[in-house]
Amino acid sequence: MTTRVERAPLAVLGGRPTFREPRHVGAPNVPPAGALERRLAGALRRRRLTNDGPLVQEFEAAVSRRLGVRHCIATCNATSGLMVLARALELSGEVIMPSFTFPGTAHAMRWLGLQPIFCDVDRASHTLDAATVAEAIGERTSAILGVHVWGRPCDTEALGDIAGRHGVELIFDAAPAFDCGRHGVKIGNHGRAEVVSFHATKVLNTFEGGAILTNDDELAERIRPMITFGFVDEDVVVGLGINAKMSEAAAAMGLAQLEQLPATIATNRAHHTRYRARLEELPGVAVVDYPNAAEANFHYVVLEIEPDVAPIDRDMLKRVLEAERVLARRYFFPGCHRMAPYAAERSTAGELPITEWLAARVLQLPTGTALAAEDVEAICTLVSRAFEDAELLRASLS
Ligand code: T4K
Repeated sequence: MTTRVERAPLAVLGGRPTFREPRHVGAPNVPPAGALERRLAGALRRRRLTNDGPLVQEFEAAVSRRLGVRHCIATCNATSGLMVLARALELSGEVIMPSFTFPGTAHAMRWLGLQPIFCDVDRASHTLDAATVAEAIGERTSAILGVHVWGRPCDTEALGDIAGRHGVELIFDAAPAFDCGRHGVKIGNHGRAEVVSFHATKVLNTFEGGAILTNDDELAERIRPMITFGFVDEDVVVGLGINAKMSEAAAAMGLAQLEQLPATIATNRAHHTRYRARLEELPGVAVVDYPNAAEANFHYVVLEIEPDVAPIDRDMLKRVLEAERVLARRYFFPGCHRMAPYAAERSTAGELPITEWLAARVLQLPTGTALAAEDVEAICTLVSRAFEDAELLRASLS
């Protein structure tokens, strides 16, 4: 006779949560003790806190070197960077972009009075589908704005061809793609310019921050004064500018984190490998891969959950995990085209079937240096448990 060992129920069914403290998607990576403090002490001693201070200059130079890009203009965040870039390029009318992105991409353009036109994404890469972009280009199009979703680069060559043929600008929202690359060329070197984010939730953070990256000397020269009210000298303003500067404290954080970036990426990669090994065995689950490991930052663990195959759907799994204090996210649900103000506008270039498909299926799981390997194992065990208890969950929660 076999004895059945009773397992504690999942938290969503009344059991005790697995984690005492929440496990977040986007928990910040932090520098080793002292690395930030030492630099901050220098800034305080110098009493130089912002406005193109020495730490910002050092950070910009270090980023330029690392990415092999001629110009890095550090900003207070990526959204402002995108706005300044659009202004510097004198964009007008419509800007083609994916709907499957963070609303910041679209808002940055709309805030300037430009009209986002949302195109569909490619099923495999989750980035702009060049064929739908080609169809959406019209007389009012001034730019294509690709987004390197999950740090996986867009098809920069195909988009470059289309932009060239139609005489429109090609720029990239590279917010999640710091230190990633495509075919041996690092992010920062594609299109006319690219904008990365150094937000707290990114692979490298400056608390809040971003940077405009370009190899175009003339464009960089135009952008520099634009992030600081148009000033080129004490009382010389050469044009319309805004305040989009990075502070010394932010640059100190960035410098402190650059030192450990390879270790951070190695941790991300180990977590990703562990998640894949455990979760891809489950029916209806695919873990988004980074085909060229040497050019990825592995900063996102993204599941695609096929509702017709998996025993529970994405939203039920999210609920199960939340009860265990694993705060999975469903970026970029429901897609910008279904958010205000765009839902009420004619902002899509036709149907967006892949965007809708992805928005109903993707789920991001925690990763990064805040997470231990045992945490990853425990999260995988929870997902497996949820699949095993699917019938009970459906009966209790539907
Ligand atoms: N383009 C793209 C493609 C982007 O992904 C983003 C930003 C942008 C443009 C704009 O870049 P920035 O202008 O921000 O530089 C978060 C981030 O706030 C946002 O920067 C990021 N994308 C996006 C993907 O994620 P929310 O609205 O989900 O933030 P929130 O507050 O819900 O935080 C996410 C999770 O991270 C939470 O579960 C808690 C955790 N967290 C967050 C912060 C700030 C922490 O554990 N500690 C923290 O300090 O957008």
